Amino acid sequence: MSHELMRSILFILTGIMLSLTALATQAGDTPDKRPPIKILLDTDPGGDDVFALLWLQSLAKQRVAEIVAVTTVEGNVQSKYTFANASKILTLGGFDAVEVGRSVPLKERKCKGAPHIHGADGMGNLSQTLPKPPHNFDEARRADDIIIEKLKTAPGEITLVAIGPLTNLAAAEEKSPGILAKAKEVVIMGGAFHRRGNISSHAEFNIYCNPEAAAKVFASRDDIVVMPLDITHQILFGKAQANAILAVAPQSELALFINQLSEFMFKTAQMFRATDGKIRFIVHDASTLAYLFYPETLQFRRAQVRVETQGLYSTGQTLFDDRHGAKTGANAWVALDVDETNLLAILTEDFKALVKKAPCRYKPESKL
Ligand SMILES: [Ca+2]
Repeated sequence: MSHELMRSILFILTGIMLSLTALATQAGDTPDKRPPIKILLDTDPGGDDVFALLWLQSLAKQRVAEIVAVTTVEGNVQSKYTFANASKILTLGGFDAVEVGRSVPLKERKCKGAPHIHGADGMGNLSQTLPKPPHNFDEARRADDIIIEKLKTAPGEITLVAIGPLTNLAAAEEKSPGILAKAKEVVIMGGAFHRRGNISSHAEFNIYCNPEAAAKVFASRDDIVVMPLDITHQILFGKAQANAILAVAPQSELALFINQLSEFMFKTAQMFRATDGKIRFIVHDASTLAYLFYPETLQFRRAQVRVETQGLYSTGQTLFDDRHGAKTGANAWVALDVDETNLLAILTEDFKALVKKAPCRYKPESKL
């Protein structure tokens, strides 16, 4: 074989190998090709719950999240309202086919809810402006039954995101011991560690409303991911963000709703001195999704979290040992620092993407 011929063959073979390598890279498991994160959201809407639910829908439309189900819990408002609100918000974003579960009934009502913050209906008294909910409360399955069924069907695959009192999760664990360990992860918004509470001096609302349930959830596994007030109080949604979202789709029913709900929440935040005088709204619950999809915005502490269930003045307080000594029995990762500037910018961009894609049912004569 001549030298020239050898060179030609080698050249052709090299070309074929490079092409094959390029094809393999395209078909391979690059980050963009990974399957969406399957999420079961447990929620008590709630203004900031609405923001989490909308953000989740944007992520699902971007095919990075899959909404397995939404279970509702009594919390900010009573269970019929949290159910109807979740149903309406899913419909608004075009996800009315998602199953909505109803709250496990409370054995005794431990807190009065937060209609003073979120409005009597839990959504800034705007729920009557939204489409009739397609899901029926009386016919809906109980939240604990849905959680048990979904986690048993796909063990290790579903991430439980809980952004209300932990009543439903604890009820599922009680009914089917070990079930919460079958979740891929359990991510909760709750607690306050290095800062004051928001329902009492020491307690955060979600934990305070059912501290026994919270204690049960923290005992269920050793890797609960916690988004406490320490970081959520830095995530302040303001007029600039609301206006930027409205600007991309001024005729969108969803964009108008986000704008109007934000206005309501700005007022109650001011009234209850929650935002240090800033005209903003704390989007606590959205932080759970930041952890799952934009983890670079958060920093965590490994800790053993305990919940005060017996306190005379401190019921619902969450604690961990901050002293420098050897520790055993860690059960959680607690977020203690957040890049709020980037997180808010990301959330705003994802909301813009959602309002561009959401069904537009806005009728000016009936809404203004
Ligand atoms: Ca909530």
